[in-house]
Amino acid sequence: MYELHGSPRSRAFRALWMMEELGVPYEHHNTGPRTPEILALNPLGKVPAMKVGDDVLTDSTAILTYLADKHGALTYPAGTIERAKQDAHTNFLLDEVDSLLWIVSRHTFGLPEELRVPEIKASAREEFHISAERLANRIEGPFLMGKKMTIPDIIAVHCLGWALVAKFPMERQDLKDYSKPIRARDAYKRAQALG
Ligand SMILES: N[C@@H](CCC(=O)N[C@@H](CS)C(=O)NCC(=O)O)C(=O)O
Repeated sequence: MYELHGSPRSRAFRALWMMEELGVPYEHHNTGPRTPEILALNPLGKVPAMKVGDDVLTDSTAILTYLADKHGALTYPAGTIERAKQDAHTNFLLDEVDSLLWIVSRHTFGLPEELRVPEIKASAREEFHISAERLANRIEGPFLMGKKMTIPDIIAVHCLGWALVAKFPMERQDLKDYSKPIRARDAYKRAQALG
């Protein structure tokens, strides 16, 4: 059985949601970042980490990709053109969306106070505005890649929820129209109920 470590209020949510989509059994441990428990699994001290037998997988996108490939769902097969396009969506989201949310979080509470640079946040928020426009333009609907839900939808909808909580600018109605029905999925709600 998979053993997922990390709070549903962190990027661990992506892996929990994925496992709910797949309907696979798993154990969830609300392990905090930088705790001795997580450091024993992931020397970076970051969540999520997932035990698979005697192995430990780290990084939410690596975990999503492993699960999708293993269970043959929410992904196009490796070596196909569709998979390359899917991976491009994933990398766009990590480079241009997740990273900006992370910068603002780090400079708000993640970093030790002496390392925080509050001025950086205005620029990251402005960049996010541009990224959100670009994301909206990429949605084929109802999912990013059209009719099939894939890994980048999990990352995108999680990031959009994070952005809402952190009060990032997001004027585009089509982003709300995209994420609302996805957040209404039973698997999403079951994962959310964990936290
Ligand atoms: N790219 C990694 C980022 C993991 C990450 O930074 N997780 C945060 C919580 S969402 C964390 O554990 N932060 C603690 C730290 O950076 O020390 C992933 O997607 O899993």
